[in-house]
Amino acid sequence: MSRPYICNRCIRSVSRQQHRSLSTAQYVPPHASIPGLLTLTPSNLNSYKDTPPPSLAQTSYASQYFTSQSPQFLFSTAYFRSFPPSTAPEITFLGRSNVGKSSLLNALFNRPNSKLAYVSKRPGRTKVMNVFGIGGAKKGSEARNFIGRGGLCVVDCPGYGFASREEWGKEVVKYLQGRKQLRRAFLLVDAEHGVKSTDEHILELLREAGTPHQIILSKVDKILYPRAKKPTPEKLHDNILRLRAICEEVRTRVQPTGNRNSIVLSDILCCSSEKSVDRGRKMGLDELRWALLQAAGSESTESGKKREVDKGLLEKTVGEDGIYAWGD
Ligand SMILES: Nc1nc2c(ncn2[C@@H]2O[C@H](COP(=O)(O)OP(=O)(O)OP(=O)(O)O)[C@@H](O)[C@H]2O)c(=O)[nH]1
Ligand SMILES: [Mg+2]
Repeated sequence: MSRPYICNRCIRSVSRQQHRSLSTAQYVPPHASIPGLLTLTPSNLNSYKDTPPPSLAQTSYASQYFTSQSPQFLFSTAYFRSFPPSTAPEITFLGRSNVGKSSLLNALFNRPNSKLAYVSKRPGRTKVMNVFGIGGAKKGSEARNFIGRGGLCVVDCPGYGFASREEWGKEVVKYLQGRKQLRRAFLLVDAEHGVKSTDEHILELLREAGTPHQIILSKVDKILYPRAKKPTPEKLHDNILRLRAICEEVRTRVQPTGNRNSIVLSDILCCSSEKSVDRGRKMGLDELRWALLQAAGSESTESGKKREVDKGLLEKTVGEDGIYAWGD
């Protein structure tokens, strides 16, 4: 019986016979076509189709933005009509109940212990829309709950599906259809369970409303690090390939169906709110932070410097009185 041979380029065992039968020039190790796959980087963790992966300078800028400023809880409301006028761009997290929306929001703001948003093992924990702001804060107590220019708001929504309620959904739908400040809805899909029919329904709704949206695969640690023990490089490689296959499968399910209004960004972000990679950084979080800044128009330049505010764009989006339109 031929003994296995560990190729030190691809760190995978191949049979000695198979290895000998190929000359060095011909031999393409199974992993060589995917350089650097054994370390998690923005480009091999996430699946970018429409935009280039952010550079290190850009993710560092995004990380700094979300971790060096204090997030503020602004308000909770069950009703779309209670959303106040605001000049700040908004981003929302949507998805089935228990998919990890509130956990992701805590991880986004780097608040794993002093939790901003309530998290629970039981589905249906978030019952109202909870709004948090960061950046653009003015000094002084009067302006405490005010998010000014350069800041953004994140809206954590109740989930749909199991243990959810119809009335919660109605108000979220009104928000998705009517809120002028909403720049992008991030739809979370559990990496283990994939796209469900309820997700397809929401995608259809977002397309019809012309609401920009993007998919986040949540809980990717369950695919990449399924056991408590760190996987071997070989296993991690296979798990990354599995994650890529999941991304492709998900992408085919979220493609627009020829609707001219559809605004789907087909880059898929892969995140974990639980599992950290190097130096305590949660998987995919800096890329998510970057995507939020891009959606809000507050991203840095390519070299990681703060971008000058585009006054023309502001005039177009903010309106004459400097305040966005109220709700609908
Ligand atoms: N393994 C793993 N578990 C996670 C992750 N994110 C969240 N969870 C767990 O999933 C469960 C649900 O998390 P939540 O953040 O409350 O989910 P949600 O989407 O806000 O749920 P609702 O508010 O009920 O709609 C909790 O037990 C979390 O600890 C993750 O990235 N990886
Ligand atoms: Mg929640």
